[in-house]
Amino acid sequence: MTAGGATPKTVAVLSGGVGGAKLVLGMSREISAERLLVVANTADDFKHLGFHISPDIDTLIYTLANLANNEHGWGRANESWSFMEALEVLGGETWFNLGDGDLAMHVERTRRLTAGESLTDVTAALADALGIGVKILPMTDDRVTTIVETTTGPLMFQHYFVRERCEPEVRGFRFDGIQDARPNPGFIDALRSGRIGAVIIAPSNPFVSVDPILDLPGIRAALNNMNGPVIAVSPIVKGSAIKGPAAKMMRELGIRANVSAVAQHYRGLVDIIVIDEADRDFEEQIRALGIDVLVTNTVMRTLEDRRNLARFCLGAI
Ligand code: FO1
Repeated sequence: MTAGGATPKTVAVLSGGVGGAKLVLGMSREISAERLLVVANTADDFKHLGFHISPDIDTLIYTLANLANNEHGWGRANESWSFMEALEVLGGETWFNLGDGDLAMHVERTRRLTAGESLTDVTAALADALGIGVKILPMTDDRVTTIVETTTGPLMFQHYFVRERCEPEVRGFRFDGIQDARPNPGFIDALRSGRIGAVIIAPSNPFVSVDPILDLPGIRAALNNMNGPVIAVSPIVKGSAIKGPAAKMMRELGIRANVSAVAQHYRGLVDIIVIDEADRDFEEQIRALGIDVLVTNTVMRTLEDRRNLARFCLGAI
């Protein structure tokens, strides 16, 4: 309980990709749904085969609904692939795999968006339909699109990540539409009103999962003005990402792929960074940046790992 027995403040988690969803699952088992607010990256979203696909929202929904395909890190478990097989025969685009159950998500989301519902309302309805009590907010209801600048030209994120399998050499990123995008009021108003007691940046890719959220107009200022701590969990352990291209991106950007570089990336915004036991030697170097360091096991293999890391972060606020 907070001082004076006031209602405990909300904890906001900024999440993208698999690492984010793992920590959010842990958090959902450690605090009540009323106290947890998840802000999802939507700059990975894209229009494909006429559907609006929201990968980071869907990874959160499937993870919280216990429907996630954990070896892939995306889509549903126990999928059938009749749609893809039929699409292949028709000569359709099959580089982006849509399982039959997952397809229902894209059909229903696209139907609702086309009917004029906001992505916030659509996400709430779909999460509710799957029995999820945790509030998942898209970072914005406006269109923001990550473009990966590579040595062979600009690529829309999913083309880089899936079609090209992260092989092109990265030189930078841009988030088209971000200047005009309005941060989700459910997040930025809660930040400004003091209803959010702490913000946890999940172990997601800092460049393509977290920066699109932080770079939304007003978000950095609102985070700097809030009373509570901003904590980042490093997605890099011993120089590599647990999953995804973060370490490769860092090397191609000329940045050392280590936790100190992650701390540097968030410098001026985060009060604390949580690093893995394996990176304990970086503690002094990071403290010298003016960022507090906490060390624990950050590799989430089991549900217990997810809960322990969540509890560890909650203990720091
Ligand atoms: N990632 C892949 O590597 N291959 C795929 O075929 C693929 C399909 C897919 C379908 C729906 C969805 O929500 C996500 C999907 N992803 C796939 C992951 C997607 O690329 C996400 O952007 C990553 O999860 C990173 O955020």
